[in-house]
Amino acid sequence: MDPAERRDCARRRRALLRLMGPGSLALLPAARTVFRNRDVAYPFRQDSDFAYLTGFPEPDALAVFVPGRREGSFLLFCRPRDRVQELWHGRRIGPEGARREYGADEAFALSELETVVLRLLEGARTLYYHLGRHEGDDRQVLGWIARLRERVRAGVRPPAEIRDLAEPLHELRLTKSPHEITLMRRAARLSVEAHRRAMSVARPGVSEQAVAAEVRAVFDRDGATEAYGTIAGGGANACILHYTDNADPLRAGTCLLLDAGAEWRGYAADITTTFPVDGRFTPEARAVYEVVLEAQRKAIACARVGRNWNELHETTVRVITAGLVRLGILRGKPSDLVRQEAYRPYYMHRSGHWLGRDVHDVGAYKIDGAWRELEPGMVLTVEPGLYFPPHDRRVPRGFRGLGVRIEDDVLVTAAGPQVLTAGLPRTPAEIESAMGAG
Ligand SMILES: [Mn+2]
Repeated sequence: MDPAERRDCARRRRALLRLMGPGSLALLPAARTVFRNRDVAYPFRQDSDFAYLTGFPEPDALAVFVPGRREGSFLLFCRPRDRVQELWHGRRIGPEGARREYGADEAFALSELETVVLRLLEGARTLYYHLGRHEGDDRQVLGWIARLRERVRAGVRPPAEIRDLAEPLHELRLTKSPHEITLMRRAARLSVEAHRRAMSVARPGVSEQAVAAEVRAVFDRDGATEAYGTIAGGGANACILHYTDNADPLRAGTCLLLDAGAEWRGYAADITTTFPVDGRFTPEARAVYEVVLEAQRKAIACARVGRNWNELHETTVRVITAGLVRLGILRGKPSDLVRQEAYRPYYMHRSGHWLGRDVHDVGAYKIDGAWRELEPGMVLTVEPGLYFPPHDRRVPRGFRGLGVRIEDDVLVTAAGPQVLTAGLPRTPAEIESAMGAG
């Protein structure tokens, strides 16, 4: 295990144990192997919470955290070493490796799970667990509680309450450490490179999937993966927000909307570029692009310590509504139109989301009903867009079928917003020159 990651995991466990408090216990299962067909599994990806706290990369494991336990607070259950299994399916870390390499205070083979966990649960008043995330895990955990209840007459006390592990844990995950930011910068840099590569191969006649394949090749070569399914939408496909068919050829006179990001060592980047396939914006595409770019830049400027999360969205809404009036698509006073949400048919999503291990990362957006204030170490995306469906008769013909989204990843620092995904051509002039037609 990477020493920096190991130190960070230990720090995160200490922080979680502090938040949990005495008399509590947390159960956190690893992700399971998911089968694609018969005995063929999907590529395994560790559960983000489990990876965050343990760094342990195998399926079929369970971590237990017990604040203040004399023999140690971090217990790990995992698959035992097995010569035959390892010959067929690959190396296993085993309990001894879990202690030595991953800092577990105690580690056991899975066969000991029930006995040890029942004993630990007996002494806990509060159980922290992700109830409702995975049915199989729920059944197992609730089964343990039921087993303890059967023994109440023997003086056994099951935990009195079950609390959502997400509450303490996802607050921790929202603020990134310097080590996490290093990993996110790497994911961002790789994603910038992939978008540059896409711009260099996209031209009329090339297919959406060929562009997506170039993006993946950049990630694969570096040992990264896609943080989510790449969206390569040419022409009107750009108006489908989660388009992943990527099956059409690119056509001259249209734009490609490319939403793609790398996952590096468990951390995601998330970038969207929109650029003309033949290297030249049409006047309509350019006009729409400039509105979205202004909205994005002004929203990024709001990503400052002490500002609230919703200010970014409100900023994009104001700029986009004024832009829609300028383009002749909406009529009226911009402030009225904002109040009436007249922009909604063309800008139907929010301005962004938290970013981290998960592309739509964890962490509350509101606290006690109020939008939360930004703090140093938070990472978020800023991604306004405008989409004009091909058959919308309220829209002047030249705009129909245009979809533009511009997305970057921003780190909030005491010194102001820092764009992690900087380095892409962003203005129409920069894009046209990068596409070789400028
Ligand atoms: Mn995004």
